[in-house]
Amino acid sequence: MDARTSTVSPEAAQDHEPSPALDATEFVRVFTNELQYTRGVTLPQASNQDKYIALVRTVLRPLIDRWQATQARQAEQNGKTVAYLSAEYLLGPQTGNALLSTGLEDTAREALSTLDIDLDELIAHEIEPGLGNGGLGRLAACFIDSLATKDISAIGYGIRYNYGIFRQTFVNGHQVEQPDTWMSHGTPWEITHPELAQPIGFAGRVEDTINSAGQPARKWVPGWYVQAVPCNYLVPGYGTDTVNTLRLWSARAADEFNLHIFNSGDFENAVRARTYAENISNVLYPEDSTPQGKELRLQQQYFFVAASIRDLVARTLERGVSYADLPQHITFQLNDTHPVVGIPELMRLLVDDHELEWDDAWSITREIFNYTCHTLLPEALEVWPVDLFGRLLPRHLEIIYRINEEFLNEVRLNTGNELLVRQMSIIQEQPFRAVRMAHLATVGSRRVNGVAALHSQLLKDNVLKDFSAYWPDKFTNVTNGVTPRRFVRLSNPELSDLLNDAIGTGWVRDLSQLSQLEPLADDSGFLEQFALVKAHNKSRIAAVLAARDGIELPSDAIYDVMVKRLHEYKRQSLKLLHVVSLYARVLAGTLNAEDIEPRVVVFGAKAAPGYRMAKETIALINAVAARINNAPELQGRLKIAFPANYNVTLAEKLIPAADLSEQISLAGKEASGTGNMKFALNGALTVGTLDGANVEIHELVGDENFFLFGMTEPDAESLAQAGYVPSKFYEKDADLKLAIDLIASGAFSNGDRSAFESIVSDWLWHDRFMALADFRSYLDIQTKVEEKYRDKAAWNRSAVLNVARTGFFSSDRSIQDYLDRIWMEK
Ligand code: GPW
Repeated sequence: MDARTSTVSPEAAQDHEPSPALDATEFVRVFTNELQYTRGVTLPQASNQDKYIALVRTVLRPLIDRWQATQARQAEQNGKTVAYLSAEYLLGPQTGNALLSTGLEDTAREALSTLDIDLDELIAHEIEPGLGNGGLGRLAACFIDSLATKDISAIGYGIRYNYGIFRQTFVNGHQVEQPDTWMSHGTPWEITHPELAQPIGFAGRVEDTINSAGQPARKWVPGWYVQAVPCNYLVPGYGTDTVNTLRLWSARAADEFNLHIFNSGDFENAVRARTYAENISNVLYPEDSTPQGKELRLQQQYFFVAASIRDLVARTLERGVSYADLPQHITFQLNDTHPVVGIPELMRLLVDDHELEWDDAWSITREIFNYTCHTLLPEALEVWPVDLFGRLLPRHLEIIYRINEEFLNEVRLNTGNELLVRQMSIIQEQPFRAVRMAHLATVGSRRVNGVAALHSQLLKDNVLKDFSAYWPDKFTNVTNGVTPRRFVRLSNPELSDLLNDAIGTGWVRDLSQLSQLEPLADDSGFLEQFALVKAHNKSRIAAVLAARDGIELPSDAIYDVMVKRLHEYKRQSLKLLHVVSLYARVLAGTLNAEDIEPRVVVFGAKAAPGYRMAKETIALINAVAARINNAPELQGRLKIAFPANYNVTLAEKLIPAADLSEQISLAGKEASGTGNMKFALNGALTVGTLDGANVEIHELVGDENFFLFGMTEPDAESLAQAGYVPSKFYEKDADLKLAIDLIASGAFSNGDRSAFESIVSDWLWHDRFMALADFRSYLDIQTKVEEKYRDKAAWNRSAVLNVARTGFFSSDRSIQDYLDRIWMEK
């Protein structure tokens, strides 16, 4: 397959910002037209919601033109389409990105101002679609942006949840979850086609039958159906004409499903049945990296994957492509194991519905799927109990059994090792019989990749080591990336202007051009401008947090930021121990408050609603903040801000303001991280362990421009082997003892010693992620941070070098690696 025939030619590629598709006069005309004829209001009658919708509909027009042209072009080229299958897309707000892609921002601002409307106010009106939990969902959103920008024929498939990730609130410092009503007023970004719904079956039974060639065959007779309604979102590329599609499926009750119940007069049960079916796409499960094994979750997975595969396979066959050639025209990229039920589903489609021979279907299937693994934590690997699986998808379980039997026979034949056969089985026997989705994914895929160099290596050495020994060539690495459009150009306009002046605008589509900044790291004039941008961004976030959360912050301090989902392995508690230890030492008189470099520590983190330790950590952070922020002893030198409901909208304001990026997971636990990349690209220095993509950031920016601390992965492994006793670290480190004792004393809980007892106990007796073992190293590196920050020129130089040397982390580069190593690899 030739990459040139499979992708749209980048004829529209440009080195300057996109030129607007409308002028201001035309913009005003279309906008007022939309107000009048789709909202039914005059300008004086229009609410902000009316104006927001009219704005979106105006911007959508040129995008829809491009979208239609893209579809025609891609169909005509008849190349390979990349289908990204992901249960999550954490898109963030859409308006700014659409204005950027159409080049309409200035036009819209000018046009609306003639109507006395403030563009920024309308942009702020948008509630972001939070259809993902964290890194995995945000990566999917970055990838579809890059696929479009790189003119690749691609489609994102997922679930159109009615309720995305919950809205976090704090009540007395404790997390309380509220439903996310992102589309309670509808959303103008979505183009829904109920008439194109397709039925998805569940449960029922499997029958013996005779196929059209007179051969014995198996046939699935589902017990019930739900309709999958496609909801399309436009995915505009930047600096190109390509607009791809994100197709999210919404569940609607199938009419035939409950018609007989209606007809029998049982109205109540008919309505209940309808509610049950529509429940499938109702809510995103808020567990991040800790699957819950709930039946509804498996329903969601099968629902969207079955609809997506049928959609793309049918459209490809309609173009005259033969079954055998499907792998030349389709590649399904599995975003972790959540869509892996697609493997038996494609087998069922080919063998049962299209009557292909098993072996032919299997070789097609194994050519079409590729699997990305995003974790190393054993508890994050999905397994489905076979009884649950067989009840919901009886035919798929049969297919999985046959795949497994043939695979294990082959392993037996090749190795004669019965232990290996059991270790590699797709079915686990203990502690309960279950389908191991990572094994199914690995057996059924052509390529398997990890998401950072270290992660891919550890996958091969640990999690999937038997498979990598068996199929060494199947495994590869694609280091994650982030889109420079959203996370630099849109979120940091001041830095973008500075970059445009210094090196031109080409970096937005080719982030490797940031290397041209390198010499400017020694240009004092440039460093000063760079520092002004950072100062501006600090004032901006201070204003946002004051308005949004009532948090008052100084803008001339180190902005030390740790934003990510709350997980023990990410070690928010280590950051907290650092802050508490500073305070404890001031109280104890071993540290002068005046010697503390003024610092604002910002946390942002949601905890899974059922994750007790994570929720207690949130309560402790809030309790420490309440005390420290008003402690006269600290003379205002230390502030903690913990704004509730950290999301993409807030990230876009916060990351550009950071001086220090906290990436402090225990080495060997964070697969990659992507926040780490966003911070470095915005000129924050990283304080980090050698974990995930930190390893590559450290290598690229250089040791002098990175605050490295803590154990390496092999160090942590040996400590675990030797028997880790956290209380020993507590006993031998006076500062650590002081900090933990202060928390245990009830200092942050009005004298109540029991309030944080489970956290304190966990530190002393368990500490699975070895925060105590890394405490001293972390404290020492934070002293180095303060020293360096006092030398403004040295700090700014390092910050500029971080920007200059991290162009590698564009998701455009990740997508190129997927093309070279996976999708177009021969
Ligand atoms: F457990 N990640 C995530 F691997 O955000 F499935 N949610 C998840 O459920 C999983 C992984 C899963 C994250 C990783 O923790 C992070 O290190 C990585 O940068 C990100 O996925 C994107 O690859």
